[in-house]
Amino acid sequence: MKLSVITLFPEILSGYMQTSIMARAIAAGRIRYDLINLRPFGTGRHRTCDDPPFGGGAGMVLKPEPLAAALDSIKASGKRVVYPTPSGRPFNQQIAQELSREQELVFICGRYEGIDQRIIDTYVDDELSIGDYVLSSGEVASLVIIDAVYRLIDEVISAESLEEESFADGLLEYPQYTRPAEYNGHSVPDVLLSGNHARIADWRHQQRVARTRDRRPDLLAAYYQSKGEQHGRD
Ligand code: 6GU
Repeated sequence: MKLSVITLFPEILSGYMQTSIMARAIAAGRIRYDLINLRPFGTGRHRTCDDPPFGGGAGMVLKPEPLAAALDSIKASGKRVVYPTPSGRPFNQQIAQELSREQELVFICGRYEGIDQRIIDTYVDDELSIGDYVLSSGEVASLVIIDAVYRLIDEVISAESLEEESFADGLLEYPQYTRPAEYNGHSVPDVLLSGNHARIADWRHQQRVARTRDRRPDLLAAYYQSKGEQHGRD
């Protein structure tokens, strides 16, 4: 997959792209990326990229011409363009799965009060929100979406790791323990030391259901509904 990110602050993204699993995926040729600095596309001697909103109001809006020039420089028309914004539809694992099947994705990082609506109307395919809170930096939101998406690409992470995790089947994960078996007076649940794999699997499932009921009753309801539908088809 090729990832292109249009941003006034490429340095926010560059460290991430050179670290850990992402760096490995790039070295393996699974991911290519291009960080496009918006600043040189700005207008006038100062390469201005923002302006106050028509109609008044606080803050600044990213101007259309620099964004259009940056988008055109990477031939974004015809590519899937994602604009992370708190006004978007809620991003989730299903959307991450869908985006992971694309050959190429383009991200626009907003700042301030957002970007000119005509850029959204002309270029943007998906406006996505990462949650019900406000971030000052579209770069951080883009990174969240990129992280959720690229790890689903074949051979970036083992298929086994992906199967076991939260949201793969709609339940939260079970608690994990590692050595030592006794830590600060707290011991690991006996069942995990028993070697009885059927009992361990059963205990883990019970933990997942209990956690999901406690923390995300909305997810538990959806889980039982989809299970019921599956049995209904049998
Ligand atoms: Cl996608 N961007 C920003 N700036 N804030 C957010 C968001 C996105 N999603 C939730 N809050």
